[in-house]
Amino acid sequence: MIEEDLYQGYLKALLAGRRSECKDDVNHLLDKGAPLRDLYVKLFQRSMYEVGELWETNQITVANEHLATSVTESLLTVVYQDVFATERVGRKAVISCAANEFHQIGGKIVADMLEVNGWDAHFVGANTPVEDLVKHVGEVRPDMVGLSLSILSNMDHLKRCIEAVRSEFPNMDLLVGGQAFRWGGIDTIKQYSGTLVIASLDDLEKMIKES
Ligand code: B12
Repeated sequence: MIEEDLYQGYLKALLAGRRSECKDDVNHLLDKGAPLRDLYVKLFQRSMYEVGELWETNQITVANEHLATSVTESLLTVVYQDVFATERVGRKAVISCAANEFHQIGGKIVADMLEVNGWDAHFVGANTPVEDLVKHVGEVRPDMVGLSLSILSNMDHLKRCIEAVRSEFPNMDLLVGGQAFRWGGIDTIKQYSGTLVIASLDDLEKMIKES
């Protein structure tokens, strides 16, 4: 549970680039025993979605948005120490953004969430070229590949990633997620067998616990 007052104070500090104040809020929540999932969704995700709305409605500049993004990325490393507290379960994942997809915080969080659940997760970042992704999957031989999509117009890039991974590794479990699916695309993905659209971190955790 993250109190509304703390969230609003955090958002103000984030928009103003007061990184140490944001870090204090994060440390306060960690000290209180807040679950990492809450930090990821109710603090980082919620505030970045709000940053997006402020940017879209011209209430903040691109510079303000970039600042908030960079502070958020640095805070992911603050919670990092808690990410590896779990015993390893001997399962591996490769997580990547689709080609031409520059939104990387969601994918990074997914990789960290898998680590929280004992998986070893390779996050290979934004805009990864398809052939390099396939090569990396061949080197790591993961149990699962996760692909992140934020912009629906990047769907063709995502489809090419899925097809390339699938053609080299026909039995690979594929997960896709990201906010692009708020605007559509789920039916497009359904045509790929063994490929699941996962809507939230809760669903991701449920799925890996059952697998
Ligand atoms: C920061 C940001 C950027 C940064 C990203 C930098 C970086 N280092 O990541 C930069 C400046 C690059 C950028 C660029 C653009 N952006 Co932008 N951006 C954002 C912003 C403000 C925050 C993104 C973010 O970090 N969200 C927080 C994370 C935690 O949330 P998330 O990605 O949804 O991830 C969660 C879930 O979706 C899920 N998940 C994500 N991936 C996966 C994968 C799997 C396998 C699973 C299971 C789950 C999962 O788990 C995560 C944790 O819960 C959003 C606003 C928003 N609503 O998010 C706009 C937003 C995404 N951007 C938008 C736009 C339009 C653009 C540009 C086209 C702008 C432009 N004209 O240039 C470009 C496109 C660049 C590109 N080709 O990718 C729009 C998209 C609208 C749409 N309908 O598609 C948004 C929504 C802004 C808005 N209108 O409010 N952007």
